[in-house]
Amino acid sequence: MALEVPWLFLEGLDRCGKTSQCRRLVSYLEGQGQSAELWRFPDRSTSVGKMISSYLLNTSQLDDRTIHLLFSANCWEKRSLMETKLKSGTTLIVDRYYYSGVAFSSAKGLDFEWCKAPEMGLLAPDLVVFLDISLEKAAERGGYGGERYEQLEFQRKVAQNYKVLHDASWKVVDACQHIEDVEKQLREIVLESVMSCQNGKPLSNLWS
Ligand code: 2DT
Repeated sequence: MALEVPWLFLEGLDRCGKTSQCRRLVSYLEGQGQSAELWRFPDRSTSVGKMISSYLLNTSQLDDRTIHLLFSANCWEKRSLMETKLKSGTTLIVDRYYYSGVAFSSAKGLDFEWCKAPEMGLLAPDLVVFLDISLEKAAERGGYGGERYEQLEFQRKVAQNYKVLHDASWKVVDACQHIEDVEKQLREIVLESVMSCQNGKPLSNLWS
């Protein structure tokens, strides 16, 4: 049976500090002598990713379901590399994954179950960490950039969707804390996950 090292992804609203914390976690794990890589979705380097990027930058228009399926395809095109990395012992710290797909697409009115369907069979992570920040706090951290979803009202709907998607398996970290305190908590969570996977863990698929 294929065994894997632990892997996790971080979710949250824009400005919650996800990207910096992912970087810090990878450096920390590497410092501990572990093989670790930072991944992010959307991965804008692929041809599908370039279509997504142009949509997010408002230089192209796409139907809501079409862009949702492209986000999903972007995860699918990385699936086998993800599996190879995990089987070779590299821990992946992923900045956004399928929950973003559901939370953002359903903020446009798409049905949750419809949004989840194309993700069936993607690799399931060991851990989902949600960096929790209020819209107000996020806004204090600086204005949103110019991308399509970076608008207060839209982010409000996304925040509500994350609340609906949230389940007991998620680890929630208060992202309003000082950056070093958030980092400390994340390290503890990851170490706990490393310990629980010490003898390896079978890979599993989403929604099964
Ligand atoms: P970044 O700012 O993190 O690059 O994200 N998104 C992301 C979706 O709508 N669906 C998805 O499946 C994923 C992974 C969230 C760019 C935006 O893309 C959104 C913010």
